[in-house]
Amino acid sequence: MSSDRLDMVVVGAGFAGLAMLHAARALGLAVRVVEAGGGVGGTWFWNRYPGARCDVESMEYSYQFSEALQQDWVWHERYAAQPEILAYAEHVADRFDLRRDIQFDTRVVSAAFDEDRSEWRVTTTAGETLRTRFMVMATGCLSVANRPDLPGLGRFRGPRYHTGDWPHEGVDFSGLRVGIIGTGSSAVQAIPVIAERADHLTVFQRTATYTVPAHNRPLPPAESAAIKADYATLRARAKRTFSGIDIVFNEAEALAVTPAARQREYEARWAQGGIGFIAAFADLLRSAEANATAAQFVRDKIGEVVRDPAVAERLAPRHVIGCKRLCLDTGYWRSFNQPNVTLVDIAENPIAGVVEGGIVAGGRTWPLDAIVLATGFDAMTGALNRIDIGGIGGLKLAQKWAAGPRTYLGLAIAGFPNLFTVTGPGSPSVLTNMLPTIEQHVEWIAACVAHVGARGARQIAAEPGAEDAWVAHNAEVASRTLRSTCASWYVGANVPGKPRVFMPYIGGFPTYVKACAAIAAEGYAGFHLS
Ligand code: N01
Repeated sequence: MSSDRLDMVVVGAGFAGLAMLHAARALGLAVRVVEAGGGVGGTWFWNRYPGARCDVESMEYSYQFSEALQQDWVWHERYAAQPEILAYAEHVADRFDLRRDIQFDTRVVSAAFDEDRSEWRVTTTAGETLRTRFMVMATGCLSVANRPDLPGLGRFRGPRYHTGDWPHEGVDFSGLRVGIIGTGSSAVQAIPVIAERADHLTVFQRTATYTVPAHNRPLPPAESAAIKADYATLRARAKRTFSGIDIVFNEAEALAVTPAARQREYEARWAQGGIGFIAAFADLLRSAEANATAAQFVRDKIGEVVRDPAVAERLAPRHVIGCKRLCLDTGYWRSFNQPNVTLVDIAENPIAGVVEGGIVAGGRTWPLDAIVLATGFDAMTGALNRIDIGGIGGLKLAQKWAAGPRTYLGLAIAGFPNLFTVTGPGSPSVLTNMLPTIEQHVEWIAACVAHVGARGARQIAAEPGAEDAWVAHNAEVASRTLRSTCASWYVGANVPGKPRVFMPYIGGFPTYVKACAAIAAEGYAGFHLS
């Protein structure tokens, strides 16, 4: 056991962990980052499935903390693919000499708060116990794979893959009969690419998905140069929007305009491509009737592309559009016109099990050589709950969160002093552009830690009353939106037994940033320093 106490242990070397390390170093803190993977990049280190790409435009999906960095780095596509984003994370790590404080291939197993010393004792798979004043959980919102417990899966004789934990050397599906379970964002990206190579691709769909065209394209140097010439304007404009992304949120209501005007707006957004489609009208996520107009527009588009009407019908989603995360696609529906792609509706005919040679569903066996689980993640709480975290009086985090996550601002947890979460449940996180959201948290945490030091305090803890009020506010704003009405991972519905709570804060990025700033300005209102 090392006898030296660190100032900060950061868990995870994805974009959150890298930014936190950089900011903590600027404060002169002794920091160690503990990372399970063999490299930096978090999500983009693990999610190497075919077609993996970001759904936020690359000029925005990047750090702002260094003007030189954002001027120097060159993005090549409107939406960057996984290898380019990973290269960016690696560049950041090298450029700011971050690797020397990152311990790779190591997981944090437990963290226990020592109340007498006001420090965390952190054990890792490397067999060490680290002592640290502060802990920052930069563990990611979508980092623990959701692996369905399918009867017989272990008996399958071919390889199995999860999109969120893809082999680094890639997978060649040429000549193989591949089955993919799931039709969320990962599957929507992977299906067209796998279908190009596989002998046959069988898609097992439980819930049909809404997708909007990405219209990805190369990013001409002149276009990125124009943005870089005045990057601050784009960044500032983005921060004023609900999602922290530079899309135009139309203030008009769908039901207040004529059907023709509505159609024009949807068509324009469709031609533009991207998740801005759901911002076409202000009431789309407030009024079921308004929402139905957008949903029908997308269903009609499916019907225009998919040649077999029975397949088109099965691909047509019936739930509220935008309730589950909207997917961006490149040729997703077109894939179902290929003779080597079959759609199996497992909502009507659930998977009964897996046998040596394939998946059994709808009373027949679908013969397969490989299975891809595109079944998503134990989102937002999964990575935190699987670390044995013990706070004041030995209270376990998993126990505290048994009925759903409770945080103050998605940044701190009552009963767990000196511990911060980056983009934790209760913060806008996954409803926004993660990069600026991460930076806002990192800056807030760094300022808070500096404040604790400046006050000569050893400990800062969220007050239970402040946490209760924040949790109640979260629930109240969530209850006003249609987003909380379907079985999405936002509410934990994808993981059997997970409590159903709308986890991200849905009051909007600007409102949230204002709340965080006001709390800091009031001397960290709702926190107790000792
Ligand atoms: O995961 P998902 P994902 N039996 O949870 C199905 C981000 N992301 O990895 O809808 C059968 O969305 C499940 O069915 P259902 C993005 O935020 C971003 O695709 O629960 N099926 C669903 O179809 C995204 O939202 C990008 O009925 C089962 C699918 O598996 C998030 O990550 C790209 C099942 C899971 O979809 C997660 O996306 C990729 C079971 N037991 C990911 N369990 C971009 O930036 C689950 N399913 C573009």
